[in-house]
Amino acid sequence: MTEHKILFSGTTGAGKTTAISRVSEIRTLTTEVRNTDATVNKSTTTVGLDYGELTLDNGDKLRLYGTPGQVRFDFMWEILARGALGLIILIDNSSADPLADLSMYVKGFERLIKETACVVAITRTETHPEPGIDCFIEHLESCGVVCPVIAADIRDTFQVVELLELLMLQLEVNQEVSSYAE
Ligand SMILES: Nc1nc2c(ncn2[C@@H]2O[C@H](COP(=O)(O)OP(=O)(O)OP(=O)(O)O)[C@@H](O)[C@H]2O)c(=O)[nH]1
Ligand SMILES: [Mg+2]
Repeated sequence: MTEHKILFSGTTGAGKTTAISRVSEIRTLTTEVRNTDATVNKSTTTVGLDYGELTLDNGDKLRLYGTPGQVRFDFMWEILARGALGLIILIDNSSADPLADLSMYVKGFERLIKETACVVAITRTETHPEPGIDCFIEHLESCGVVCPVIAADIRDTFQVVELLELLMLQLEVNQEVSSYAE
């Protein structure tokens, strides 16, 4: 059996804790505390990490880690990124500047993105369709990053599984490209 560590990161309230709890087959480990940030409309926020597990159809086990979203905990990002096989960045499209939010995570996880694979998921697009997916793709390209960007409602388990499958596919493509280059 192969095990993979997958990291979920992204803005506060974008849905990292929710995404991991939706797909995990074990009771998730969470480090939620009461949210005191009035700009984020939810009762709790992650201060350490989230952890869950999911076994894929091929028997591979995914160990799912979620970072805290708040920038004051960004020291956790590097710790959690160690040994990760891929990254899913969740961006809340209702925030003041979602493109700037994306830049922050792309920069923060520069090495992980370069060495592994990344998928970007935009949440709350049903109420906040702008900026559109094309804007995010263009923005990533201007940062020198090419990776899939999709709109996702992570409250829907199926859509979280799709994100993970897309990430695994991305890893396979990268491996093939690097084996051609050898
Ligand atoms: N309407 C709507 N709600 C969403 C969507 N995606 C996520 N949510 C909600 O947004 C909230 C996200 O909360 P969390 O999962 O705690 O977010 P988080 O990213 O872990 O936040 P921090 O740990 O504070 O960084 C949940 O209440 C979700 O139900 C979406 O696409 N549409
Ligand atoms: Mg959280």
